[in-house]
Amino acid sequence: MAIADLREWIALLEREGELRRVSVEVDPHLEMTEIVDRTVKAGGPALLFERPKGSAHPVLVNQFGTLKRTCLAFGVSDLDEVAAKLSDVLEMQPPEGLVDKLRGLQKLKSIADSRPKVVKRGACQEVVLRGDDVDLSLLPVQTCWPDDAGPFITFPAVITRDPRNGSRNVGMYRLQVLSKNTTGMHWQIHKDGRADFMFSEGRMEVAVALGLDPITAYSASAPLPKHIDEFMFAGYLRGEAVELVKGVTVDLEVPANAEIVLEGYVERGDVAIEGPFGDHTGFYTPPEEFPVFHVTAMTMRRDAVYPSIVVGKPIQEDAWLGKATERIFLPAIKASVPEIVDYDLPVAGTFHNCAIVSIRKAYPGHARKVMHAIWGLGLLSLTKGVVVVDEHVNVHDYSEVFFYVGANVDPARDVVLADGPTDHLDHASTLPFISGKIGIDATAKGPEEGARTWPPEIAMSGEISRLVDERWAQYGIDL
Ligand SMILES: Cc1cc2nc3c(=O)[nH]c(=O)nc-3n(C[C@H](O)[C@H](O)[C@H](O)COP(=O)(O)O)c2cc1C
Ligand SMILES: [Mn+2]
Repeated sequence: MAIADLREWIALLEREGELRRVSVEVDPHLEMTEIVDRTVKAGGPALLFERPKGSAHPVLVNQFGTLKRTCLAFGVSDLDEVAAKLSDVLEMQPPEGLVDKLRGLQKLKSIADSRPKVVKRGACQEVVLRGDDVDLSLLPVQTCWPDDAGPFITFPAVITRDPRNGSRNVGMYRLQVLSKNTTGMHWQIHKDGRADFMFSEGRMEVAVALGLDPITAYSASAPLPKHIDEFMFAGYLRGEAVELVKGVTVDLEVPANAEIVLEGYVERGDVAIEGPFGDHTGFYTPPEEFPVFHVTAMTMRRDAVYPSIVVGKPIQEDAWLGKATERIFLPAIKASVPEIVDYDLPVAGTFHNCAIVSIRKAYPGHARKVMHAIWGLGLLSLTKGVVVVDEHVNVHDYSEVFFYVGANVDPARDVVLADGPTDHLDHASTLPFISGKIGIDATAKGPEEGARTWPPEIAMSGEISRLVDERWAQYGIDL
């Protein structure tokens, strides 16, 4: 059974000893961040702040803050199990024989069952505040870092529809609280929510869900192709459809299980300065104009719990959402670039600065082909640096990768400089949105690639290795 909602998730975390209730009053203005920062960096528990200063709503933070909790959220012991579920679908072959056909049907059925289901009533509408009653200051919104422009809602699922074809998008875009009923809408230039907005004329309705079951919450951060509904993806990963209810003031559906929902609209030409905000890059992003989100209704569960996340210098909680994405999307990446064996996005690279990719190298120039494939693939296209290694190299072992970068690279021959789009938040590029790219080919090179005779790598023979295994106890060496 999938985790039904945020409350069931909190209960599960508590049963597993993965949650700490903080019962003293804590200020969401800076103090909470310092507590969370220390807790995340120490691999500590999820935190439920029961008495945030100035609000009646408890705050849940650090729900994804370790690999163990991230696995718990997905109901697996290894994130590659989630990936396997996806590769199951991506690698479907024409069935052979009856058993295969039945298995195929089962898979198709589980896709069909993933479609979000619209239900009549949802707990997220137990309390309804409209018009003048809307008051964002009721929520314990964190001001995370000292130079932040104000409080920011950091863990939202922002729901829009493409005005051209009605397809839904769900994205995690932070919302700076600007007044009791307006926020900024920080969808960056490469994101699907912004594309929906650019395709619309005049007003576009928006709904924001806060406080979801962990897989649905995660799905808002997943870099899916635009036409794929994140709630469908969440349903597939959960093994159970996401239930939606109609908004009370907008023609959009929202997760029935949400703790809090903000309904409203954005309008062309209606912008405000957003930021600065201490971002996941480890730097403050400068003030910039973004659309204003006008909140027409705020609906809630009774005793709603408010979810938050702190981003900043790595490592922070979002590292684990990123790791989940790295693992879950490997099968999709392999589906278009099958020679890729594995990849790693180092947390210190804040996900768009560096990718390490191992490949089954088959021809001269192959590593370069893969670099360009990465630079052409969804949001991975924003990656500034790509390191390519041979298939036997463990991309998650940075020391091993560095060994091959040092040993196998002639910088005059094996470094590719290119350019292309860069992350909206990249401050190092000369121009916004465009930067140089560096590719490092750390694979073994052949003569066709201009290399001299490539020496064999040192390894002990299997025979001697087995002999030493067998005799180890006799040597009397404790290791
Ligand atoms: C905690 C967190 C905060 C994020 N904040 C933003 C943000 O403010 N703006 C943005 O464009 N992307 C932000 N992202 C990244 C997007 O959620 C991510 O790129 C996602 O793919 C967007 O959905 P889309 O692909 O449907 O546009 C954030 C991600 C996380 C995990
Ligand atoms: Mn999307």
